[in-house]
Amino acid sequence: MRVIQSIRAREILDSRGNPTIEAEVLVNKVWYRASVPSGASTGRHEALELRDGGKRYWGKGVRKAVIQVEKIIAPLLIGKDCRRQAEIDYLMIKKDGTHTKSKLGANAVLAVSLACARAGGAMHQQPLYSYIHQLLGIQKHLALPQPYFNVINGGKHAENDLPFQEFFIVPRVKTFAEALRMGSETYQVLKKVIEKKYGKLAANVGDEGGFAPPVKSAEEALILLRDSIKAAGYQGKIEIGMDCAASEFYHKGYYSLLKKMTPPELLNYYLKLITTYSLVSLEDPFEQEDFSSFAKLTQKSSIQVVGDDLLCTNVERIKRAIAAKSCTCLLLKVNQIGTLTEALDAVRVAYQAGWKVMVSHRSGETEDTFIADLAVGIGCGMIKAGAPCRGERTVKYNQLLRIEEELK
Ligand code: 2PG
Ligand code: MG
Repeated sequence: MRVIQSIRAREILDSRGNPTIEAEVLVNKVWYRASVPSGASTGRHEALELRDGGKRYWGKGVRKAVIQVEKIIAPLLIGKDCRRQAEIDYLMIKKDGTHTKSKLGANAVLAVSLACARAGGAMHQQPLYSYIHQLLGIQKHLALPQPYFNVINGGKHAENDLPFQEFFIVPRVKTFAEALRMGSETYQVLKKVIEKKYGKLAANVGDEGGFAPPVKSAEEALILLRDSIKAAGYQGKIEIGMDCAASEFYHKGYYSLLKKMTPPELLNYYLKLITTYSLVSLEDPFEQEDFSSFAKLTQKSSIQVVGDDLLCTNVERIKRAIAAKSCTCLLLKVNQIGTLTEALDAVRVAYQAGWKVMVSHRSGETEDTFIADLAVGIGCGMIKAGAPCRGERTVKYNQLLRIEEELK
């Protein structure tokens, strides 16, 4: 028996205490479950979740998504073979009929899509990561990802005055376990460095578990990272990257930093930061419609340029960015597009263009570990799942430890 016998959904809480959805599909007497995260700095072109707008009160939007699962998606999929992932996803896409999944809700659709993948993997008697690998179906080895730990939070993820959203430490070592240890040691040292410089209260954490010290500029944050890496004894072994999330501080042609900057001024600023702090990766350095400034940065530096809000895990936008040579890496967020099948399409298109792919969590997360298996299954070699702190983040990293053990 591999057919879906029943589907149910419920409203649960995410890591910010806001409602989100989880769905379960019943196959062969076992319920397979998945839940859906949610962003704060969302891209304009993301698929639309049914939520509660700006006011995130316990309620209506997510409950509507639950109803869509139970009243529309369940009757559509009951009786279908859970191993037919693409067929299942396209049935939901067709039933929804909108470009943004606004009718069924991208969160309703994704919860079911991911729960079906879990059931499909189990029916094949495969761990989730190797089932995903099979679904991707291209020549690419399973691989443990290098973690990008977001240890300083700003932008929409923290209450400080730092306009840039994320500052990563990236351990360069052979095993994931070692990278996690180096990351967490440095994280603890960073805490001490921040406390010493700005006082005890300054070591509060933001939405993704990184610290949110009262700094105002990228330089102050980067110096904290540089000092901590050195104090932890990992100089030369841990590199630094950033997610600027630049759409969030862009308004009518200008970027509001300590001083207002035009796109060319911001480009020059980044080029200086890249050399001074030996940055290795910059995500969303410009606002989400500016394919050409992205391309200028890609051309003028050898840094990894990652497209998040620019691409929204959307094949049409990825193709546009490939043509414009805007990036070198796709940030892969399954909930930006709404089904596993479409996310894997995005991965194939990125790989074909010679791009890298980094799997990503959202700032509002759940305890679901799907993205850990996804990163291994597509063999992309990179994941960002927040700081090595807070359960909804460490649950992903801990799952990667288990997978690494299994694959040895
Ligand atoms: C990002 C993400 C995840 P959010 O911008 O990359 O870190 O943030 O989920 O708020 O969009
Ligand atoms: Mg981002």
